Amino acid sequence: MSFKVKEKTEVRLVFLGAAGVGKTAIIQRFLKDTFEPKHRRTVEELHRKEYVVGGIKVSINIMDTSGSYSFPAMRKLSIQHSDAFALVYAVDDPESLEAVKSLREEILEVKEDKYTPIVVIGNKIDRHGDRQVSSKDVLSTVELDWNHSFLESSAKDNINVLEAFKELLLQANLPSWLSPALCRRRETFPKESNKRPPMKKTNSCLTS
Ligand SMILES: Nc1nc2c(ncn2[C@@H]2O[C@H](COP(=O)(O)OP(=O)(O)O)[C@@H](O)[C@H]2O)c(=O)[nH]1
Ligand SMILES: [Mg+2]
Repeated sequence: MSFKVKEKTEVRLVFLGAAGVGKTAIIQRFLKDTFEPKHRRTVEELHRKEYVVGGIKVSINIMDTSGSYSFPAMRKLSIQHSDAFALVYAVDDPESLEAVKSLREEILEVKEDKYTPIVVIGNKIDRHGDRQVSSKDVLSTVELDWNHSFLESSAKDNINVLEAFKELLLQANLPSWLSPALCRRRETFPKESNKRPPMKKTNSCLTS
């Protein structure tokens, strides 16, 4: 009898955070590589993206939430049924960081302190002059005190959006093609280089 560990092929991610921090913008940048400067209120949207990697079909379900949280029961349900969480704040809005703190408490409560992959994302780093939250402080809280991952992004300038998804998927235990070694290999290519060699699907982290 062989004991083959079945790799997970479906994952559900949920994006939580105050309204206006850029949750929808990050998801749209990832899915469509677009950026919409106007804010349109999200109620709740589920996106699905599928990849075939090494003959295996992998599905990523991404839940985009409103941030206004007038439906706490709905939020609890989506927390219960998710594998990994992106908690988003904006670096120009200290209150949105407070929202991240209480959302994290809520997640841990719903998940009853079971291991829960959480990635904290400080978005809008392109707004240099308007920054009000220091990355050093958040880094130490998130990585040392909470033991979650932390990164800063700009959906507008496409900084760290792909990395945020990679981190979420890694933590949610998607198949080995997303292993850190493969991802790191991809990251070593200079960002703007035209000389980048064509990638084989099996070498890619998240190209569709
Ligand atoms: N400068 C800047 N603006 C952003 C960024 N991400 C989102 N926005 C803007 O912030 C507003 C709210 O974004 P949205 O994605 O709708 O926020 P959500 O409510 O969290 O989904 C919109 O006007 C976006 O264009 C970013 O990285 N940089
Ligand atoms: Mg939105």
